[in-house]
Amino acid sequence: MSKLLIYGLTASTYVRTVRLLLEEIGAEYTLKSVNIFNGESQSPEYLAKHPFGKVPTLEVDGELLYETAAITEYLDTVLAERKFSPAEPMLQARMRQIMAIIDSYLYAPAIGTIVIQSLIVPSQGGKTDEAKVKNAIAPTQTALKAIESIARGSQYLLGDNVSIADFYLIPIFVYLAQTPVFDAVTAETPKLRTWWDKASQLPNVKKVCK
Ligand SMILES: N[C@@H](CCC(=O)N[C@@H](CS)C(=O)NCC(=O)O)C(=O)O
Repeated sequence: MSKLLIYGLTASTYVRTVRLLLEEIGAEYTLKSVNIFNGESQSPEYLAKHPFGKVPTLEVDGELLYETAAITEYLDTVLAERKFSPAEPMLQARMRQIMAIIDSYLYAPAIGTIVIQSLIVPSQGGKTDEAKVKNAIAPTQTALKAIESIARGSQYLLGDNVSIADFYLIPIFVYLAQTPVFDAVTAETPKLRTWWDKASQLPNVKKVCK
């Protein structure tokens, strides 16, 4: 098997998405640290790999691939015969829809505001901007309700088999669940609460999201 190199930070939700998939597949890979908090991800060296300075980037067979959706679907195809993508076309579309909702509507309010303000800012000696957190609750709830309406209500988001959609949402819930507003943002999405009770117990979640 080709050597897989993941550039990124263990704390990154998107890096965790890729690592959850790789761990679930049982693939070997190397994580090469690129820090997003000290300017390293904006260095000319890293921007040559990822022009937007985000993590993760995958390097395989001399190819550089960025964007978590592209990385995970590639890895699932070449390493797992698409075991982590539903075969049925509508379910496959639902998986991509959940990934896009997370990218476009959930990540910014949930991680960019609630988690950064509630967990990261205080951990660095700063003070949480409560107004920013309050304003981020409604858009977070809207995105979660959209995912809830798509979720199948069985063990995983799209049925009995874990999929890339779960690997997208799990790292976000790992952080959100540590914030004081977790109960408020998930109060109207009971299926996702039940999903989280089970998904959070997956052995690889404990391994990757610690
Ligand atoms: N669209 C990108 C998003 C990746 C992303 O936002 N990663 C965050 C870490 S979870 C990051 O690199 N943040 C650093 C920054 O915005 O400067 C993907 O799908 O990979």
